[in-house]
Amino acid sequence: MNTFNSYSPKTIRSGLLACCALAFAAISHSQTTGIEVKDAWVRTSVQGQKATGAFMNITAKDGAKLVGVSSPVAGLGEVHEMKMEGDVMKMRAITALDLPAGKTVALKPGGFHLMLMDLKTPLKKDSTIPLTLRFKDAQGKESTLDLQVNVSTQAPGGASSGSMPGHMPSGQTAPRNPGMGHQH
Ligand SMILES: [Cu+2]
Repeated sequence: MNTFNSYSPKTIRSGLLACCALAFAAISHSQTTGIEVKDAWVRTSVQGQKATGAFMNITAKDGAKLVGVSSPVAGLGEVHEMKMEGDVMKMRAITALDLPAGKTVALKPGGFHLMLMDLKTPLKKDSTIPLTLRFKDAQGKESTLDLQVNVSTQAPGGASSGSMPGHMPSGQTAPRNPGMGHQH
């Protein structure tokens, strides 16, 4: 009887401790993988516009892959790459963007970017939207990072030099690529 009584609370207590430790590990995982996001912004969109781009600088201290993006304002998010093929700018979805250890990878207009498609609402300048990035570490373990991203017409600080035209929201200059799956 006595043995049972003193045993039982102990079991519960150690059970709770283990539980808290697990919860803490889950919450802090993004930090412990050492992924830093800076200068994030998403381009404004107008009524009826279906897609826009999100841009940022990402540094993964220990290396990682960016494998996905989602936001409640978009039905679908993709990681995209843009590059010149001949004299035509082509854009396509990629399954993973490599983030070499300690190297800052720039997602910017004319290069890698995040594509938010099937927009549910126009994105107004100076508002913010939630954005969730999905990463995989070297062991293939997934983690997510939740961001609040400013909606803007240009990169923070106006530092848009070096960016290439051709990824404007209306995108008349973008190629008509049948494999793109969305309009630009
Ligand atoms: Cu795109």
